[in-house]
Amino acid sequence: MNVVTFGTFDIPHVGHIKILNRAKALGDRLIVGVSSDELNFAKKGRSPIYTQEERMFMINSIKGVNEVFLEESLELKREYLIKHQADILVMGDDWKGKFDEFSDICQVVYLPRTPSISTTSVIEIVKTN
Ligand code: C2G
Repeated sequence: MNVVTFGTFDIPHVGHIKILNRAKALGDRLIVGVSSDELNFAKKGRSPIYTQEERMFMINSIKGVNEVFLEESLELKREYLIKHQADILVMGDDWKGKFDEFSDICQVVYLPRTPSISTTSVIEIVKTN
């Protein structure tokens, strides 16, 4: 079973590792779409701290991750899922309901986010220390 998930994973933290571990446990192969710098800029209005190459390298180095690819557009999700032969799409529950349209080609699972940690909170802690 192929599990596909997506994310920016800028400043990878415990919440990211936990969702990747839980996603992996749902299948055999874990394939991760890492969002591009350009997509991030469009979505959040700022460039990520780490470049797409650095983020892909870090996520690909995590035990349990079998493959990474670059997510260049939110609109290409269906194409990515088909290309990577997804049996299951996993996202954090901050995206709940947003990807239900893909349930015709794979199972769509939203996992609870890890509380009290985010890239934004890490940036704030570093700034104020
Ligand atoms: N996450 C989590 N717990 C946290 C923070 C994040 O479980 N405390 C999960 C998110 O729900 C997401 C994944 O980790 O499933 C990656 O999070 P982000 O890097 O914030 O990804 P995002 O910017 O939401 O990009 O096409 C979708 C986008 O690429 C998702």
